[in-house]
Amino acid sequence: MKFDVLTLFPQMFTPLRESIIGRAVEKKLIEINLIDIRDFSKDKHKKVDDTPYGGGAGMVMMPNVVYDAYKSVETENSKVIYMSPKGQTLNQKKVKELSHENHLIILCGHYEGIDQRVIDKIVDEEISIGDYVLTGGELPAMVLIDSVSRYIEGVLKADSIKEESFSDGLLEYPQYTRPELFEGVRVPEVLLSGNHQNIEKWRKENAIKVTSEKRPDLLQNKN
Ligand code: 4FM
Repeated sequence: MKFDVLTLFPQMFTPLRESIIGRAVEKKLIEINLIDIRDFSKDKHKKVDDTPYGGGAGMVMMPNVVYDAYKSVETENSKVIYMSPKGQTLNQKKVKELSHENHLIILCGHYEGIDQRVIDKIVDEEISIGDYVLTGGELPAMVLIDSVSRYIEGVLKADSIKEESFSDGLLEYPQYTRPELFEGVRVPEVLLSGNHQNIEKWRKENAIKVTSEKRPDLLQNKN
């Protein structure tokens, strides 16, 4: 999977060098290419935004600069995603779908917005990470890259994704590790029993219990 990220703030993406995603990049299981939109400004002052027609506060990102940045990375099979609160809310089903793409181009806006003409011209899908307003699309782009990359072969340990599909759409059962006794509280006996059939049953029951207590809405529309 190749991610091309169009942004005015490529340095915001340094967290992706850490941990599981960082390792996936090193192993070339995924590629994350950061494109600084400002590099495509033809203005001598590297201007990328201007005041909105019709008046109002803030600045709007200019269409030609965004378009040229896009043109520098687009391919036959690329899909362009614009991170925006106007988009469809991201969920695990959408994450899984996107993991089957070969090349995602993620457009991050900043300031008050991007000129609507270039959005209409290049964007295939508008996606939101939730109903709240951020200062830009960079954090949402990182959320998308992280969640999609988990489905790429080799990024997680082999069992992790299989276990997840087993508990499809449910919340995780509780986990425990050493010590057996912590502040007077014991680890559930069945997990120490070595009886894997009973352990599976306990985990399934508890996944359902946790889900119905904390997020009953997830039991309604299971994907
Ligand atoms: C997006 C600010 C575009 C400025 C934003 C521009 C968001 C979200 C979000 C803020 N994106 N899910 N929620 N973006 O708030 O995806 Cl130009």
